[in-house]
Amino acid sequence: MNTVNVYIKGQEDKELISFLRYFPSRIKNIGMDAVFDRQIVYDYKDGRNHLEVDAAVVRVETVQQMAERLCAADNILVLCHKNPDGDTIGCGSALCHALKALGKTAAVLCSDAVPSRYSFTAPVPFRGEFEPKTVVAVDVASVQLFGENNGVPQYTRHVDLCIDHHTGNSGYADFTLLDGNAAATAELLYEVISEMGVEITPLIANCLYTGLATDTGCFRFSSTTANTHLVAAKLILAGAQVEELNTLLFDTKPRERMEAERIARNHLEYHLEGRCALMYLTRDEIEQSGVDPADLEELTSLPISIEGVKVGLTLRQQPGGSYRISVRAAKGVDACAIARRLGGGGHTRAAGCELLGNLDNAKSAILAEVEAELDRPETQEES
Ligand SMILES: [Mn+2]
Repeated sequence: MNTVNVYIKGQEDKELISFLRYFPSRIKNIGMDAVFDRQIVYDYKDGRNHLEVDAAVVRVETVQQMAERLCAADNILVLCHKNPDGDTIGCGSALCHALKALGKTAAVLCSDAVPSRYSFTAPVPFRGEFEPKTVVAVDVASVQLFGENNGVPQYTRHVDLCIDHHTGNSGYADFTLLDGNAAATAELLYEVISEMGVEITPLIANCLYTGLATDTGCFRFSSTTANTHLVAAKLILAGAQVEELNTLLFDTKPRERMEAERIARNHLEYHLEGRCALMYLTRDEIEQSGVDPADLEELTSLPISIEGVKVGLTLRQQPGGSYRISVRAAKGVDACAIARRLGGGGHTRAAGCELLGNLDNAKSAILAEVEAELDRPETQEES
């Protein structure tokens, strides 16, 4: 594999530099100047691995460039990530409504069914009624996250545009608008839709508010910034129905979800001298409770809410038997570092990975990584 020189035009940007360190084996030098916006210009030492190197480095677009590309496109397919959450669905729906407002043909495709609580976002589902000319991904950090169902793979071989806020975005799209400081992709998409000259209707405002509110745990997570609140304020002015949305998104739970929580709480365990709390649900238990697996997402905040716990783990067995592990970390502990060592990823406070094998193997593998992270000298100082 050849290494590249990465030249960043723009002011020193810690977020971008921390993003680039995901590719240490590919990057030889990082150079800076202060001319334009965030943009990466790179040199090839050898054309042979051109494509591989090309795919490894994200070419970061500005909001304006992304808006121009969307305005110039038609027959647009918007792709969400698998196991869809409020951000990817809210963004998929909002972008689709905005494109349609400009008279374009657009629809949304997702590998998994849209959870019923998000049906008010009114996503226009793609059923093959047009031949997509432009494929846009929203809130999708890597190709693997597109999923395999619903005919998705035939459209993920070539993704034209990507709008995302995951710093670990693998750069699979031709053009990527990436802002790791955005608490949700919706925060970034608000700027794009405004730049496209589309009026933020109450429906679009509701969609974007859903993305903002769900990705920030109703504006409580550390990712929430002043800009997150500013965008939320503009969405409220545009007609977002905050009270109804918050009740629907945060204060309403199906009985099946309560039943699953009861079972998971019975499995609560403490490890590493109480610094790590763990809960799990087997496939049988998930099926027995009748819960929609999408409704289990928010269970992942329970173990970390216990006093003294630095890392909270939630293990959910998937239909194929593997365990999906959600890692939540207290201040000073890096959840993403834990998940990444097991092939996963995410954010500093919330990350995840998936492990094959039985429950005991999955537990011991993740606990070993949690212990390594908690015992890191830097972690001890910070926490
Ligand atoms: Mn998101």
